Amino acid sequence: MEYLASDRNRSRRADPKLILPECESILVLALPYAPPSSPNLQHSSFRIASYALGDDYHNVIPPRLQETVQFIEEKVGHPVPNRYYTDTGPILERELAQRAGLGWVGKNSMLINPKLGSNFLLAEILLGIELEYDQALPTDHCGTCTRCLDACPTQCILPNRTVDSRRCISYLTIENKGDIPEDLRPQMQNWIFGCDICQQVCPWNRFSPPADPALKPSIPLPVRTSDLTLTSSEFNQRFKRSPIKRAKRRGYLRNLAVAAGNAGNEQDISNLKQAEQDEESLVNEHAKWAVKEIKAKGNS
Ligand code: B12
Ligand code: SF4
Ligand code: SF4
Repeated sequence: MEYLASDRNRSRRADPKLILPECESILVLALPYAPPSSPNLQHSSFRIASYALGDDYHNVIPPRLQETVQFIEEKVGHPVPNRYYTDTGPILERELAQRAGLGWVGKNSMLINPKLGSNFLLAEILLGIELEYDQALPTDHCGTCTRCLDACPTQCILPNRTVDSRRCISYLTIENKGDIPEDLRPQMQNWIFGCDICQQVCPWNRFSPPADPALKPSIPLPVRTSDLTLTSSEFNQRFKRSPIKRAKRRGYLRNLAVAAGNAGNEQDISNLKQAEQDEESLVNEHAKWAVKEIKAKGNS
């Protein structure tokens, strides 16, 4: 995630006019994904963040943003300078959403809407025209609640509403391309891509809306430890349209090995033994760790 901290991007995050000099307004949009607590969603013993169960939003959202720009240009009757993003650019999406009145930044650092909860993705269109502005939401509705802080398995939610990414399961399973630190592996529980815990426990997500049809779960579930033997082409085929391809086969197998080690089922050892011989040393090392864990659990 170094791109976020580069000098160039730090300035651009602070001033959208450095991205689009004509920028006068920013339109902030949200697209709901399936609430992680939906029945029939998490029947697998290995868990995947809910946003990643459907089509990749990096493919779903941009064409809709393009259509929105066209709609605006038709309305105003002339071309409008624009740039749009959804998790793809150096801007502070949650802060912008907060300022646009979409919700407040919760203690778990998610942008929470009082009616929709937080199970949605954000997108923004920088526009070279002035729109009528919405007011920022004046209230923080977290109150004295600390459910997300109490539930986070790695205790990575900091008191200033930010997250220590180095310990967040979402970072460890998606963005991190190398080894997962050994002390954090047991805390990853059965998450193999992302983590929804701090949203699952949030009372504001009790009434989350259903997913946008394009983000409805579509990848084959449940995930089994036999995935440890997936070839590259099988992996690519299976996750062609899913954000899971971001972890690449080696990251996915690494995560699955850790989750299998945490589950402690002896019947998984044969698949893990095969992964110990995988062409990727990252996969071998995590599979060896997992076998050791399972054996240790069996002896205790
Ligand atoms: C880096 C990143 C991560 C990192 C770090 C997360 C973090 N909390 O910072 C990791 C890999 C861990 C991560 C995980 C996840 N992410 Co992420 N991530 C990003 C990314 C690319 C940048 C975020 C960032 O800059 N973080 C650094 C901190 C400093 O910034 P920040 O949290 O935005 O904090 C600012 C505001 O919160 C603001 N602020 C804080 N308090 C207050 C109070 C007030 C009054 C105001 C005005 C402002 C304010 O000030 C902070 C500094 O400017 C954004 C996309 C983007 N470009 O913004 C997506 C994004 C934040 N991620 C998103 C999602 C969905 C997730 C996950 C749920 C995925 C998952 N299921 O595994 C988890 C959730 C973990 C969590 N509790 O945050 C969504 C969040 C949607 C939402 N409803 O909030 C985003 C917006 C992507 C998108 N386009 O939808 N993510
Ligand atoms: S996503 Fe998981 S690990 Fe990250 S802050 Fe939330 S509960 Fe903690
Ligand atoms: S769980 Fe509680 S403290 Fe955490 S974000 Fe939700 S309301 Fe706020």
